[in-house]
Amino acid sequence: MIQSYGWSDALRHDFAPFAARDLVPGRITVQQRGHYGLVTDLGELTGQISGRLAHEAESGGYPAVGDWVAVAARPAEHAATIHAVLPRRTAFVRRAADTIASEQVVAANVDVALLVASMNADLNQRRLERYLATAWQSGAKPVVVLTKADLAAHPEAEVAEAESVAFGSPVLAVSAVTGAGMDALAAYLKPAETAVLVGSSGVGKSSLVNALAGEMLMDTGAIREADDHGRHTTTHRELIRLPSGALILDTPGMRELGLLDADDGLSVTFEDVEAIAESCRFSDCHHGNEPGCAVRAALESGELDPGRWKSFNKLQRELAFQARKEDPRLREAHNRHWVAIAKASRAGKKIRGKT
Ligand SMILES: Nc1nc2c(ncn2[C@@H]2O[C@H](COP(=O)(O)OP(=O)(O)OP(=O)(O)O)[C@@H](O)[C@H]2O)c(=O)[nH]1
Ligand SMILES: [Mg+2]
Ligand SMILES: [Zn+2]
Repeated sequence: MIQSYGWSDALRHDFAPFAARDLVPGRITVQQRGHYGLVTDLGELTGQISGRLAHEAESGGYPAVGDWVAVAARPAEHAATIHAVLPRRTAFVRRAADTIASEQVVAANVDVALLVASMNADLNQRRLERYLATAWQSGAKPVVVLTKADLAAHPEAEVAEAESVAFGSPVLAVSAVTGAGMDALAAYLKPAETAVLVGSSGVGKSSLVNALAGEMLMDTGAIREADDHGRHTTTHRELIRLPSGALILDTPGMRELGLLDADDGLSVTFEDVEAIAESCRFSDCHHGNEPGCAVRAALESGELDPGRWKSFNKLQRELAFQARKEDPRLREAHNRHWVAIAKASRAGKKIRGKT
């Protein structure tokens, strides 16, 4: 049973200390208000986390859908107590844009991140960039999926638009209604591998699951006619095993993803911007009034799109914020800087410098 959910020799190795405690391995398939759905070799069980794990989770976070866990099973009751979470291979993480503490693992141990956008609305390249950066940082391979190709007058144009920010990640045009492009999508979903669907509400994530499964496993909901927004039909995350043997995780629609130390993800998605910045005359160029600034030149010549430059900066500010959060010394330096600015402004002076 767990074999078909991706159980491997590497996991068996990680699990050894728990096997010695008479615990059994399971994978979380559903998460709903404190209850977890699990697959184990003893069948499907409903899990709750142990008191000790709940205590640890307050700082380290709760188990997420896709996690492999060690459980004490009570198969007669179809129940289990979750005692530990095995190390994650990959984690697709979301951070609320304006809060400090809340980091949420959307999906654990995913191989492929399907970044879903709909062709019935204008493609938001900035949002796609953010999704791509988050996907690169998660360790999963991103695939951009443009849905509702049946509604687009020029699907090729939309694919080209997405490709221009996707940096070599595949971009697929699909329709759950006509079936167009569904074979190409299915080719990215391998048996015992896990894919996660992420994207705004109403873009057709659950419809893709149903089309791939060949049956109505997930509820789908009509979008609002007034503004094309979805109605948040899917309300929980669920890992589903497709007839092909591939695993796919459906999620509720979300507007934005935050970033978590995405340095790696960032440079992959913004290779072109970084390449331009590297050719500035001064290596510590702030791209302001410095002579020989390649960024300013590229913006003036149109080589660099101003929107793209803006979102690069926004991401960098978020990363700096994250870094300060994690490194007390950086945080102190930052605070000292602001204290100095506050003092200087009270004294009617100006102070130069960057945080
Ligand atoms: N024309 C067309 N409509 C589609 C297609 N895929 C989905 N839809 C419609 O789009 C609407 C939203 O689809 P869902 O699958 O519920 O969207 P979702 O992304 O799961 O939305 P949330 O669960 O709210 O996050 C439904 O009315 C679907 O019938 C498609 O390929 N073509
Ligand atoms: Mg849905
Ligand atoms: Zn510069």
